[in-house]
Amino acid sequence: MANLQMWPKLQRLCDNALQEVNATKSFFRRMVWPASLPYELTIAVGGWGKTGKTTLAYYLRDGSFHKDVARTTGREDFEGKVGTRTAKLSTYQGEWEGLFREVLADIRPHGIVFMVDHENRSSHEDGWALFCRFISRQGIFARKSRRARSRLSTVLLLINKHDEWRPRTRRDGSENPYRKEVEEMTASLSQQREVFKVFDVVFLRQECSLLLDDNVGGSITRLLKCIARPTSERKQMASSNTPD
Ligand SMILES: Nc1nc2c(ncn2[C@@H]2O[C@H](COP(=O)(O)OP(=O)(O)O)[C@@H](O)[C@H]2O)c(=O)[nH]1
Ligand SMILES: [Mg+2]
Repeated sequence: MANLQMWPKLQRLCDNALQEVNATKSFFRRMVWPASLPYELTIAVGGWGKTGKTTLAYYLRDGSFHKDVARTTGREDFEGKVGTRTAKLSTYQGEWEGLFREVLADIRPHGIVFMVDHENRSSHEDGWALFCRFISRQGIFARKSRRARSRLSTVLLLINKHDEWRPRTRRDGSENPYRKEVEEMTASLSQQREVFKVFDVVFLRQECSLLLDDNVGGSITRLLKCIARPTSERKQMASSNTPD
């Protein structure tokens, strides 16, 4: 009888002790192996045409806004400084499936930045839907690029050009129609983030203006911090997956 009464107590004691051991273990693990970025960092930048992909790549390479970037189509490769690391950056146009597959298989990105802006809403939605289909369990990403899949940790939805869509009123005093459009679009795109959970990919959402140099660094830092997180922490983030 006495034994039966002791049992729950003993179990509680063991649970507490285990918790303590785990906390101490993770503390020491952090001391010995602090979160760090992969040595050869690779990031793919996708999205519809004219959303600012090339401008972002130049910004990361040179640290400033390039006003007159030549119009580009297809894929471009850059070496850019991202935080303290030199990273391989590949931009690809969102409407081209083959290109996306090629970039994923080729550079096996740790992070993907998907850029949108205030114009061509339906194109962004199409591009994003295509992207999500690729990433889903049934998608090409899951079936064809296992090596790529194992490295991808974070997807950042970057809503660029907020200098255009954020002001409530336009210069002529009329209401800015883009503001509501972008808010609705972002909400609808974010709903599809569930597909990323399958591969423990974290979904981040940020707004920025490359032109005003506002929140570009901040957005990229968030992305890098997430890539640098230990796998166990990232898995936890991916399963809760509330965009910040
Ligand atoms: N207003 C505004 N224009 C921008 C911003 N970022 C890029 N652009 C412009 O958007 C256009 C398309 O940029 P680009 O980098 O060529 O887009 P890509 O086709 O996605 O590579 C260019 O004229 C850029 O100057 C921004 O933050 N605000
Ligand atoms: Mg371009």
